[in-house]
Amino acid sequence: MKKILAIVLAVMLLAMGPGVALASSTTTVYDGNQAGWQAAVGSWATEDFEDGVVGPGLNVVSTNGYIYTQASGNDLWYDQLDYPVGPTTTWTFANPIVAFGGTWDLGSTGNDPIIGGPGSHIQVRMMDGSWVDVGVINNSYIDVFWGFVSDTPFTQVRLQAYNDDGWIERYTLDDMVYTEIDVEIDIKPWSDPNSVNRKQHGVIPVGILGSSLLDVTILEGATYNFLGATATAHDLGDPLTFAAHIVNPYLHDPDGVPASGDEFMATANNDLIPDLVIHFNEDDLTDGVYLAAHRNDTVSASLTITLANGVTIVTEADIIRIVK
Ligand SMILES: [Ca+2]
Ligand SMILES: [Ca+2]
Ligand SMILES: [Ca+2]
Ligand SMILES: [Ca+2]
Repeated sequence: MKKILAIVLAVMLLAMGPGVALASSTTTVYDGNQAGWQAAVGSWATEDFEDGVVGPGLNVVSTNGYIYTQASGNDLWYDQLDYPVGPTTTWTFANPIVAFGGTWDLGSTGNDPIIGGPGSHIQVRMMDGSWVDVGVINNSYIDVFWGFVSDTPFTQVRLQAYNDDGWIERYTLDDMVYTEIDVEIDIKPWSDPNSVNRKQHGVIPVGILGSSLLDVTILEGATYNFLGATATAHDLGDPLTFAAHIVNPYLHDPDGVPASGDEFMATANNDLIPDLVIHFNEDDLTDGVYLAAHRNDTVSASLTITLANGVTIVTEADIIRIVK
């Protein structure tokens, strides 16, 4: 029985292959629930359009949309989407985000600007390697919040007409909100300072700290670059190997850090949110500043994570201290 199971597993692994199809993002829509969205993300940036330009950190490509100034002096985004899908509006964020939303008027019949009553609804999509549907903003909404949160960071949101109810959708969007992902690392978890003795030609563990907005399991299939080295010591594209690098609360680091003692050590940063610890061969580091550092110098280093969906995250930095 054991043998049969092993064969089945082997066949499954072969079938999955190295380019195993990874789960796509999971999104949660907050339809008319601004308080829920805010509670989920904790903090956010707001584009109120009041300075008449989009950004900084934002870019929009739109067939018909532009910033409109109402008689009251309020500026907002004014746009028309058509069905069959022709005109689209694509928001691009300079830094990866995990949440997007805003206050939408699709349904009003006023003339400042002309909204035209309910039209085609709005299909909201996000770029997750390819464009995927997130949800639909109802055509009757007048100044209603609609937003979503994704478990996987993304950089682009696309708006397009949803169906032929009215064939077009004129709408406004104000107070667009979004939350950038902020990822912290801990070089040499459980050690401080993060001393590196280059003469040992050893391995440098780097902990990616999970958070309320980062479930580290979504990093499966990502690639990691640290001071010029790519994580090659372990094939993190292999789901079994990937899982072995997750540090769950109350378990040892699978590679034996800490080496002994603390049987019930919490995660890399001693909280209850799992972290991902990956390892780089010290000999693989090629960064010029790092290579030029002398004894007792410190070097600031961040990790560049390229997700399976193509989004690149540059983490916050941590400090290495060269001892030899
Ligand atoms: Ca405004
Ligand atoms: Ca409309
Ligand atoms: Ca450390
Ligand atoms: Ca943690």
